Amino acid sequence: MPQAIASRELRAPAQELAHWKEAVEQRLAQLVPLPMDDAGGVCEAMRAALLGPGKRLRPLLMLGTSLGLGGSGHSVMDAACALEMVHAASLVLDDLPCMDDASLRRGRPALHVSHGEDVAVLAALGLLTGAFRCMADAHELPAAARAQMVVLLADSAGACGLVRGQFDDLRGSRSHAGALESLNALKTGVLFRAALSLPALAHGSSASVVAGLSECGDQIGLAFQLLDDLDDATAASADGRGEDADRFNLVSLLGPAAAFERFEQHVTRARTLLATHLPHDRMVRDLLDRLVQKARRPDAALRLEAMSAALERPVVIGEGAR
Ligand code: GRG
Repeated sequence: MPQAIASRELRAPAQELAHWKEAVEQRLAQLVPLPMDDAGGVCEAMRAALLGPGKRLRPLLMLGTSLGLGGSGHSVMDAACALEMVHAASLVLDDLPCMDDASLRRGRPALHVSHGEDVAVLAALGLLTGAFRCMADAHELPAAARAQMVVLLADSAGACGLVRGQFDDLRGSRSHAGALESLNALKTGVLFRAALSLPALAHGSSASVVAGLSECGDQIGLAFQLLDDLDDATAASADGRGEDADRFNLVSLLGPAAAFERFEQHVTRARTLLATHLPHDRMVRDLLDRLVQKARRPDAALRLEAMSAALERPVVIGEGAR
């Protein structure tokens, strides 16, 4: 067993996640420039967008994958921070009035509300360009691997990734499950896919491991998005908001029971891929288990049943959901 894996056996899974989350947040705080002068307004906005209370799921998945591959967390730390910067930039852009027009993010005023639209756009650009600098400059990794990783990050963010996903979300068809699933894969899945495949590139894994972990990232991303939609829908139902209070998504199209079933299918497939391609992993599995626990907690199950009853659809959720 590689030494990095053996030494981790000393920490409990929850401690392991807390340890790495703190390490990510410390490194993020070092990587974004401090506001020094008049131009500091935009640095301050970048820091507000990046350092707010996020879950850091994508960097944690990256570090966990690196550890599971027998590498260290530190070797991919800056690359993981780069991925989080792209995510933070995407949240700022997504919230703008011309996009999702959201006034709250992470329980706080969205960046364009607190800092103005102009500064929010500039802060997102600062984070996005900063991300590529950070990935290209991650000297712990071989230059050839970094070049591949920069390409993958660009593909994930660009016209065949987040940008396309957002376009489809704003302008695309939502008439059938396939269209909604491909939208979810682009808008949410790509960064989860990148989180699992970037460490494989970093450590020079075989093409089949890169492919297997990429698919695993897709599955985790799709499960994550379904859970997000289920949460939104149950919260809307509990608030007494109408069904159309939220945008049309897989939960509204399929109904909560079928959406929950899909969620479980993605989790099962992700677990199979992890067992094959990342057998020494603990952290990615732990993050996945947390997602499942969140989906199955009693209040979520009760709200799901209440919503289903309101929609007059039968709901059958897994035994563990009660
Ligand atoms: C090129 C950066 C870039 C973006 C252009 C605006 C845009 C295109 C894409 C938006 C993509 C987007 C915001 C998708 C939503 C994904 C999602 C479910 C976000 C919530 O993720 P969490 O829960 O957030 O991990 P925290 O707050 O924990 O970080």
